[in-house]
Amino acid sequence: METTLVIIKPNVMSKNQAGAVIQKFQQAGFKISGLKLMKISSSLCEEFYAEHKQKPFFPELATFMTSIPVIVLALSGNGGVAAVRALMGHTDPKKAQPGTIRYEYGDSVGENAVHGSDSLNSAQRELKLFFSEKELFN
Ligand code: 3AN
Repeated sequence: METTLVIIKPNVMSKNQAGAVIQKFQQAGFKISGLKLMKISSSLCEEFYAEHKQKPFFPELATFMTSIPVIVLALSGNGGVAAVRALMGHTDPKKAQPGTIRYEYGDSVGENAVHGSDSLNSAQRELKLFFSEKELFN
């Protein structure tokens, strides 16, 4: 059983599609271990996306991710990290397979509907950034 961090990005929030996206994860068998609505601060965004801070797209990504409140989820399931990534689909929604969340709800590479941790190490680091131990239930 693995727990991974998922963020429902602002483009999904503004289109009122968060429920549909969460339902996709639940239908695939993931359990919600943590959930909160929050507006990500610039400092948290920088820490979260530390590996992308020097990339040319970072300013645009940070502006987008901090623009409105988002839903942050801790999702648990067998093979959680890889299984969530598979359900999300390719980073670029245009390259994502039909049936994946980014194919259905993504608008562009930046506004690609959801974030999901890319490894178990990343998941553990990211879960700590967004949830205290008391806020996670298994
Ligand atoms: P993934 O989220 O699929 O792991 P990464 O780690 O390559 O993808 O990128 C992290 C985030 O940075 C992506 N979710 C995406 O929103 C954003 N991003 C990546 N490449 C670009 C790009 N060329 N232009 C704008 N945003 C990008």
